[in-house]
Amino acid sequence: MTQTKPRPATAPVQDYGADSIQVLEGLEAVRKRPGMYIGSTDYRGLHHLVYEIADNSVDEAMAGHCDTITVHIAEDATVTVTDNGRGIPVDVQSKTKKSALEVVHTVLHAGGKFGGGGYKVSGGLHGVGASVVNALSEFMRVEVHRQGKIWMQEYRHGVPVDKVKPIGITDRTGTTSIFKADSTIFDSLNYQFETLAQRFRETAYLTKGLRITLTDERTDRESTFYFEGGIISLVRHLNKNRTVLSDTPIYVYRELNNIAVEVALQYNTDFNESLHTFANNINTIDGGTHLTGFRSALTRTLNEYGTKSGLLKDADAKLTGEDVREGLTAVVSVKLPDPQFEGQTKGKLGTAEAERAVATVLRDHLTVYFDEHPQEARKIIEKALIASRAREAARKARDLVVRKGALDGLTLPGKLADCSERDPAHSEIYIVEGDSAGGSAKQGRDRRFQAILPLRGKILNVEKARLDKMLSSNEIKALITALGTGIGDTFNISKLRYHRIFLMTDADVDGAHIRTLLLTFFFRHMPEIIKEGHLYIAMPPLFRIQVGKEKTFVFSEEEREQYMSSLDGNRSKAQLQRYKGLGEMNPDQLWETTMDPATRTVMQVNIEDAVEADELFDMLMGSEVPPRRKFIQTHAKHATLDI
Ligand code: 0RA
Repeated sequence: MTQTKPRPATAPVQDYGADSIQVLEGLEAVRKRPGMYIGSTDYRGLHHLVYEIADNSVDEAMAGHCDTITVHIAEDATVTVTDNGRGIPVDVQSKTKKSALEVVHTVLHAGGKFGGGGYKVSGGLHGVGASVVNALSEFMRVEVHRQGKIWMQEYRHGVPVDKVKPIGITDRTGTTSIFKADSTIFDSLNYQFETLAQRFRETAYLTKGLRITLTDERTDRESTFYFEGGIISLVRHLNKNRTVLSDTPIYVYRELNNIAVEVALQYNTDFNESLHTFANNINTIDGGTHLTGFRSALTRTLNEYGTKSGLLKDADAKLTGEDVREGLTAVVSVKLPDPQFEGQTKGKLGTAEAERAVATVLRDHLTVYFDEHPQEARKIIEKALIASRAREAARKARDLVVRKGALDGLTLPGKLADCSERDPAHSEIYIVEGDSAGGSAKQGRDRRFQAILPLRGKILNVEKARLDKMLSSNEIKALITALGTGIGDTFNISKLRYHRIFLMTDADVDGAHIRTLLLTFFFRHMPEIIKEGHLYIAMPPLFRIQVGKEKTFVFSEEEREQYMSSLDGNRSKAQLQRYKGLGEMNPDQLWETTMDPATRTVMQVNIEDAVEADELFDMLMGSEVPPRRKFIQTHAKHATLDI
C-alpha cells in the first residue's frame, strides 16, 4: 500500500509545543501509510471514512443519547454526517490545554478516552476514529451544538486552522462533521450510494429506534432506514418470502456480565439455515463464540423440552444441531466492551465470555418461552424431527451412491474432458451449458490445464431440494464427482481438483438461469469454494468489433455504443459481429475471447456479506431481472487472471 501520488505535506502549526510535534508526527504517519489505518486507499478505504465518522454517532445512539443520524454526499464529494447526540465535549483538558474536540480530531486513538463505559462500534474492525479521517481529508469542519452554543473547528490535512471557537447560539445538541477526502490519497472520491445504504440499513436494524437518512446530491437519491423492531424486523425481513411456523419471532434482550445479548429467531418451512451474527454491530461472517453459544443453547433447550414434554420418544435419537437449525432464520447480536476479533478477515468473535452469555440468556428465555407457548414449541420439535428422519434417509442415499463409487472422484464422469495437469493449483475447469458449446470449448481449450464439463438441460432447483433429491440428478452427480470434494458431511475442500472453476453460460435468459442455479448450488452446498475464491464467471463477449487488424470484444450493448462513438471517423470502417451464443463461436474465437488467460475477462464470485447473499436467493430465484443484474455487478468483481 505504498503511495506514489504527490501530495501536500501537513502544514506547519503556530504552536510548536511537544504535543503539537507529536500530533504532526501522528498525522504524517497516517498520510504516509493510509492502508495501515483504513485497510486500503481504494473504494473500500474511501467508504471506510464515512463509516468511521458515522460509527461515532452510532455509538452515541447505542449509549441512548441520539436517535437520528443523517449522512449527505454533496456534488463535490464532501460528506456531512449529523447527529442529535450530546455533542462531542469541547472543554479544555488540563493536561493538553486543548479542547477535547481538537484532541479527538488530531491525536491518534484519542477517541475512546472519554465517555467510558458503553459499547463502541468504533474500535471494532478498523475503528481508528476521527483523527484518521481528518488526516486523510483535504478539509474537515466539525460543529458541535452543546450547552447553548455552537462550537466549531476546521482542519486542512488534519491540521487545525484555528482553535475551537463558539460561532453562534443554539437550542439543540449534536455533532456535525463535514469532510472531503484527500484526492491525492484515494484512487477516486466516487462514493457508491448502494454500498453506503447497505451498511446503514444493517446498522439501523441493529440499533433499535435509530433513524439513519442517506442523501446523495449527485443523483438526488435519498433513503431512510428505521426499524422499530430492530433485529426482530431483520428476521421478519429475511423471512418475508418464506412460510413461517409462527407469526411472531422469538426475541430476547438481556445483559449478563457486562455483555448485552440480543437474539431474534423464527422458523420457516424451508430447509436452509439463515443465521447472522454481529458483535458491536460488526457482521461476524465467520461466527465465533457468540455463534457457538447460540447453537449449543438452541440444541440443548429443544432436546430438554422435547424429552420433558414427551414429544421426543426414547426411540428418537437426540435432535442434532443440524436438525434444529433446518428452516431457522436467526440474528444474534452481542455488544461487549473490547471485543476480540480473530481470523484472517477479522470476521470471527474470539471473546470467550460471549459464548456463555449468549448460551445462558437464550436457554433461560427459550425454557420459559416453550413452557408458555406449547403449540409453537411443538411445531418446532416436529419440524426438527422430520429433519432428523430426512437426514437419516439422505445419509443412507448418499452412502449408497458413495458405495457405488459414484462420487469419490475415482470414477470421473464420462462427459468430463479432463486436463493433463495434475496439480489442482494449476488446473481449471469450465462448466459449460449445452453439448454444442461444450464441443467448441473442448476443441478450443488448452488441454494441458483446462478441463471441460458440459452440463445438459435443466439442472434442478437446488434451493428447494434436499441433498438426497439432489443426488438423484446426474448433472449434479457429474459436477460433484468432477470437482472431487464430495458433498455434505464428507465435503473436503482439500480434495478440490481444480482451483479455478468457471461457469460458462450464454448471455441470454436461459444461460442466466442455469448460471443462477449453479451459483445457488455453490452458495448452498459448497460455500467454501466461493469463500476461498475458486469460483468465477466466464464472460463471453456479445460483440466483436474489428477495425483494420485491431479486434475489440465488448460485453454489452452500452459498451458497444461507447466504443463505436469513440471511433469517430473510423466508425464506418468498423466490422461488427454479434455472438448469439457460445455454440456460435468457433473454437478459436471461444479460446481467444473467453478462455485464453492472456485475453479473457472473468468475474470472481465473492460473498461480500452473508445477509446479502441470503437475500440474494429470493432475488435470484425470482423472475425480476433488474436485481439479478445488480447481483452480477456488485458481487462479482472483474478480474483478469494470469497463470
Ligand atoms: C463522549 C462524551 C460525550 C459525547 C460524546 C462522546 C460524543 C461523541 C460523538 C462523536 C460523534 N457524535 C458524538 N456525540 C457524542 C458527552 C458526555 C456528556 O455530555 O456528559
